[in-house]
Amino acid sequence: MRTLVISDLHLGTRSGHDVLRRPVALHALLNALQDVDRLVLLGDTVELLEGRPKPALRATLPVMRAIGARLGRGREVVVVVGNHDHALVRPWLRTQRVRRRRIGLAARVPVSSSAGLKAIADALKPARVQVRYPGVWLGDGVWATHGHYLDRHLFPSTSTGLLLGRVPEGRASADDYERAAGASAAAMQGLVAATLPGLLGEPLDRAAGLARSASLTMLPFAARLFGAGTLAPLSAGALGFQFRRAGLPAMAEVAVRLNVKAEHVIFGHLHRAGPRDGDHVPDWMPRERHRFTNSGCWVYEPLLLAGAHPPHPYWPGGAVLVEDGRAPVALGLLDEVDEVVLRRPGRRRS
Ligand SMILES: [Mn+2]
Repeated sequence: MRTLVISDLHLGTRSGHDVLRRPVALHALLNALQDVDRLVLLGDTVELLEGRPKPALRATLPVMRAIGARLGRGREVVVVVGNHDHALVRPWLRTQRVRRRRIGLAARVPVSSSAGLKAIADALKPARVQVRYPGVWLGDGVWATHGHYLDRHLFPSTSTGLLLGRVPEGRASADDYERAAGASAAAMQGLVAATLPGLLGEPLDRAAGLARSASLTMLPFAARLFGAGTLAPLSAGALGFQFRRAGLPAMAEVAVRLNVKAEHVIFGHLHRAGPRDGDHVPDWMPRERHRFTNSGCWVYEPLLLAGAHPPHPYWPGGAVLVEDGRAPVALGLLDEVDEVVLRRPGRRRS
């Protein structure tokens, strides 16, 4: 069994930085599907946090159709939801809460539980589709989740204490993490965004413009990076340092709290693929109990990547290959693609 995991497509984002709408990126992904049995879309597939669900879905469905057509009947897509497309599972989560059912680590979500899920699943036909939340088991000892639960451990509680609920000390369940996100994860993200300019001040605004960015994709890092009081320029180097110091330990915290009984845990969410060449592998198992792999993203972020070349930790095209009996491997499916074709069309320098 060969499974390809990708995440953080952010299809339909207003910035136009979601690269799978570009034929060159889509073809690279479709080629990679040639010899896999199963594709996992590990969350933030569609950008629903910008308040324009219809155009976002319109941008998403053609990509889903191309994937479904390539996989064809007999191969499978597992849809796992993240924070930017959390709305897709919210009706189901509400029902579970009302019925006092615990969601566990890999609940099966009915495709018909929301119109958005149904539209995505229909577009993926004739491939078989299942929806799982908050994660999915991909074989013996391999669990994958989008990873937005780690935000609970990344945001400094002093700046967000009023906005974020707390996850109980010690063991926690997925239900605890969902409750800690507040009544609406989207509203929470909006509130955090609204507090950022004051929290981070002008350096972030000037250096990155992330506080103004509606996509919020880098927010957990930005908040941590600048909320800690050390104002560093937003660079891959600074983010890399934060990834090791805060990101990976937060991933480990989530996996331990949830008591994930797996040697390998795959996350997305942080947009940082790895471990790749040049990464210090022991950093990716901070507490030794779980080994982490991150699926990266399919977003070209010019603030980080302008003038950069692959291999680069934030280059779009990240994927994780999971094969029976082997450790998951992080890949870069767009490492051969030039920056010029990934940049937003219409902004090319003439
Ligand atoms: Mn995310």
